[in-house]
Amino acid sequence: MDNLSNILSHFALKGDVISVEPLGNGLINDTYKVITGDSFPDYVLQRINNAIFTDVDLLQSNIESVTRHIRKKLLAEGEKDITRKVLEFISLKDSPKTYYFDSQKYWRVSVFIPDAYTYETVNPEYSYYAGKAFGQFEAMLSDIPDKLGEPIPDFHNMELRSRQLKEAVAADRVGRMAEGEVQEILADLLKYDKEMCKAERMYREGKLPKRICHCDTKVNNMLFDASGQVLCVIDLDTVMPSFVFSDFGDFLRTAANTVAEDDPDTAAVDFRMDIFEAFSKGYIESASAFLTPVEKENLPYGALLFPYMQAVRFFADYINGDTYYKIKYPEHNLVRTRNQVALFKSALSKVERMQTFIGSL
Ligand code: GN1
Ligand code: MG
Repeated sequence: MDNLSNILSHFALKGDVISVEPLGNGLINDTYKVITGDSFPDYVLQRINNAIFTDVDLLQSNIESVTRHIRKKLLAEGEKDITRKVLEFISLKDSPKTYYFDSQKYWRVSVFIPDAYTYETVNPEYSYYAGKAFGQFEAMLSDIPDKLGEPIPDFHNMELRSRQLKEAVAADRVGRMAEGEVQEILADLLKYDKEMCKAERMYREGKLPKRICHCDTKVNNMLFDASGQVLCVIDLDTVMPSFVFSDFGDFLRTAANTVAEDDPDTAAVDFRMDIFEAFSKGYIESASAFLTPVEKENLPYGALLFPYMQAVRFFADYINGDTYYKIKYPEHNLVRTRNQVALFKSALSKVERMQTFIGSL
């Protein structure tokens, strides 16, 4: 707490810090809630994982561009509740920078949005609102004047993720390739490799555009108000040019799974079509203004791609000896991999139903 108070003292906060407590369960950054006196806003303090976000300057400049643009749009629409609809980052006392480097770690602070709720699971009604919100998020960013960089280059590029898995397998740094099950999972994943890389091929052929996407649309990255309406989208680290499948697919990966992404009971994993339908309806309603026919007809592919890509990423991390995602026990990444493979298979078995539904919208 002492160390955290010292870090906080560099930011232009209103009010005195009363306490700092851990917040949320992200797999990359460390997050804390900062409580201040009654009449002042509370804050969110984050340690930015700069092993992953190596260019913190670019990262924060992206986030500032995005929040500035959204704030401007909301104000133009006459939005009254602006402080709950877009994140606000706090600058340092002695500089306009929105991050602090303590000679080892990078930190940032945003205003805590009050009376907001996050969920690990949502019902179809909330999924519909979430679909609308992510469509609107992309629509709002479609005319952002600043050019955004890629805080993690080629973040959702399946060809890269596939290559990284193959490199991990070849290097076998911690000897995990000797495990029989690991070999089986690898062989199974590789069967779908080519098909899952199709977005990159379509992009090279000029058939698929890139747009500014959120790229981390896990259900718990969205704030809802007490009535279930979406307030805003949080965790803006990965906002960058990508395919619309990123936002569509990653929401479904988390929300349409009947269990959490690390539930060891793979028999309980199922891809929920009611969530798919509600979310797709909301998403297409707000994204139809810009979606091309190719993007729309490939949305079911997006729903397959993200459990698949996540399985590949968790699996590569397991083989590399758990260097990327936070883990709670040694097999955690393997358990996550099995879960995501099961989700991929379940979604795959429903892809025709998905196509029929999307076609009907
Ligand atoms: C990470 O930080 P968090 O938990 O929101 C990861 C996502 C993965 C997700 C899997 C920068 O997100 O891409 O989908 O874990 N973020 C980064 O739970 O790699
Ligand atoms: Mg998050």
